[in-house]
Amino acid sequence: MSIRNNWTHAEVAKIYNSPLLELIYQAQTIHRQYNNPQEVQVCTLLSIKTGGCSEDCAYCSQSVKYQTGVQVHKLLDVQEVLTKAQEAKHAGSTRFCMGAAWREVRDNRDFDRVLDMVKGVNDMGLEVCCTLGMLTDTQAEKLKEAGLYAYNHNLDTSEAHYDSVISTRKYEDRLHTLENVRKAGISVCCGGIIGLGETDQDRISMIHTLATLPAHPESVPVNALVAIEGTPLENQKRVSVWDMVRMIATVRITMPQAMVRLSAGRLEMPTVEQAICFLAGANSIFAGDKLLTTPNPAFNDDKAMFELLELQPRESFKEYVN
Ligand code: SAM
Ligand code: DTB
Ligand code: SF4
Repeated sequence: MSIRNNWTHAEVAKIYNSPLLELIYQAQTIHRQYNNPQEVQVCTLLSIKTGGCSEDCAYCSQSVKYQTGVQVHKLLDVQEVLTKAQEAKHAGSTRFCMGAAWREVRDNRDFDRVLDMVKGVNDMGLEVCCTLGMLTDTQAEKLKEAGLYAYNHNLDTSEAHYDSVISTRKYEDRLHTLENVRKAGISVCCGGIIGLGETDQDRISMIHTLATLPAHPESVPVNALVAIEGTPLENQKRVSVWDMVRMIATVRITMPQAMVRLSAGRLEMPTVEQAICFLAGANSIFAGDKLLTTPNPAFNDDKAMFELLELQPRESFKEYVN
């Protein structure tokens, strides 16, 4: 099967609604054509600026609008970040992703400091990724010049459901930043969250939007909502593994070459559930005991999982097989 950007909504819906075992089989078959199914990319996240964000994303612990108990912290020093990156490298990560609780990047000394962090992490031979909110085209170019490999900017949900989750920005703003990232020649990391009260139609629409972008994102994170006390979504029910599997498999089938990241939500997933996600085509995880503000499985648990499932960490800067 060739790479397609002209999926119709109905085609995506048909895949998403296939009988589960058939869906997993199709996804694994396609996964094997494009990727090494034993290989899983290991990424590490670091929150470089925490809390105090002016946006009102209903799922987020870092918005100023909600009382979540997250400790606000100004932008970290470059040296502190480089030490963390070195630790991540020693622990076997090949991608280091720095997240800031910003609505958008501003052209100030903080941005200059982030550029220094990007240079330093890139010099270590790690794939550097940032997620800093909205970017202009010149900011994207500056990040590229500093050595940024990838930029994470999630669509989060469908365009139709967006307004019930976030009121302080528009879907188009997200798409516009993604265009700026693409134009600057930076690898695009873009996915979403399930468990926000969306319908299956919303999930299908989000995948359809991603799979019909002019070029597919190189990586697609699939997050299960981590319900945060104090946010409007604090009482949302945990999503079932089968919902994660449907999402992952549909993303894998429609965007065969993408790294599909089993992102937030792994802490509550037993190894057997994670194994089914890998079978459905997931081939990337965040490792380390913390995501941005919430806990993640312990290093040793992930190590044991890799040994049990005989998975290999993927090398950095690896080009696509095809
Ligand atoms: N402020 C920047 C932005 O929103 O683009 C970057 C950081 S933001 C925390 C990065 C992504 O983390 C969000 O787009 C969302 O998809 C994910 N995320 C945040 N809180 C989450 C939660 N409680 N559960 C699952 N995913 C979450
Ligand atoms: C993504 O899609 N998931 C990561 C990363 N990109 C930045 C963030 C998950 C955050 C989970 C909630 C928290 O730890 O605050
Ligand atoms: Fe701010 Fe990002 Fe959290 Fe939204 S998801 S409140 S933009 S840190």
